[in-house]
Amino acid sequence: MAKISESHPRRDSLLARQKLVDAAERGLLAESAMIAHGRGEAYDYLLGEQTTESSLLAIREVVARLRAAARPVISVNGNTVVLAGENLIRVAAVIQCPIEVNLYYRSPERVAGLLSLLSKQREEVRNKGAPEGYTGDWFDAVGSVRLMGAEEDGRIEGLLGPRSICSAEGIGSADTVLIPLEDGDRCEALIDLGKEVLVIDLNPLSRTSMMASVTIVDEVARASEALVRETITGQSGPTQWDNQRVLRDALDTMAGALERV
Ligand code: PTJ
Repeated sequence: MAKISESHPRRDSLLARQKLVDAAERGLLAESAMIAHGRGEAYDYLLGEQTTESSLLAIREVVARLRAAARPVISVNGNTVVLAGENLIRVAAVIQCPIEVNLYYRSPERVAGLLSLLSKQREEVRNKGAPEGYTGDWFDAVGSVRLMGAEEDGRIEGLLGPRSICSAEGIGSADTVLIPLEDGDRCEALIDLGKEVLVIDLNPLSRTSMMASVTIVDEVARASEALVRETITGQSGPTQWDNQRVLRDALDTMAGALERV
């Protein structure tokens, strides 16, 4: 890998790309993962590569709903594990919910590879110690995060083929699912099943963003850092949420990009 200088103005973006390149070489990503990432980058550029006030409100709402849920699950795909796996494990440790590998382009090899990477990340997160402000037993909390997805004993009604496969004890029986970078069909199917669907997607116009119960229009790694902080410090409960408003706010921020240059 070429060395990226500390002062490079696009250092974070280049490091994220390199992580994806390395993961692709190890067979962990979908073939179209880079295309999806590139589309995300374009929206992020317009958003000013920042977590907006409006996204912070959505992050607060997502945490409130995960906390209030009876059976919350965090669903992850290839891009998400590589870019935000460690922080989502921290969120799962604080909320005490499982993480399920659930893929659009499903193959047994990718599921096994991503579960193995998550398992290493869980060990790292455990050893790095508790995030600031966490007061419980971190070692136990992280150790008890279940990594699911290999079971293949559940089905998401309304989807066909490998995309319908899930874990019966995970997404199959969840009432609330956090699904970063989801596809529109699966988001719709989960909503139709009566589940609360919480998403992270940089595209405020995607079908997923528009159909979700709560949409965080933000980059998955940045949003996951903020989610960790909010799970530790947040106190609020779920509100009457106007999701159209955050989508409009994101579009307004993007439309104002020229004024920020
Ligand atoms: O690992 P798999 O097999 O489940 O496949 C994962 C991808 C992402 C390849 C697959 O789900 C896919 O093709 O997704 P789409 O339909 O291209 O949608 C990806 C959405 O995520 C788009 O709306 C992008 O704008 C958005 N996106 C991409 N990168 C990021 C992102 N949103 C937040 N953070 C990102 N880093």
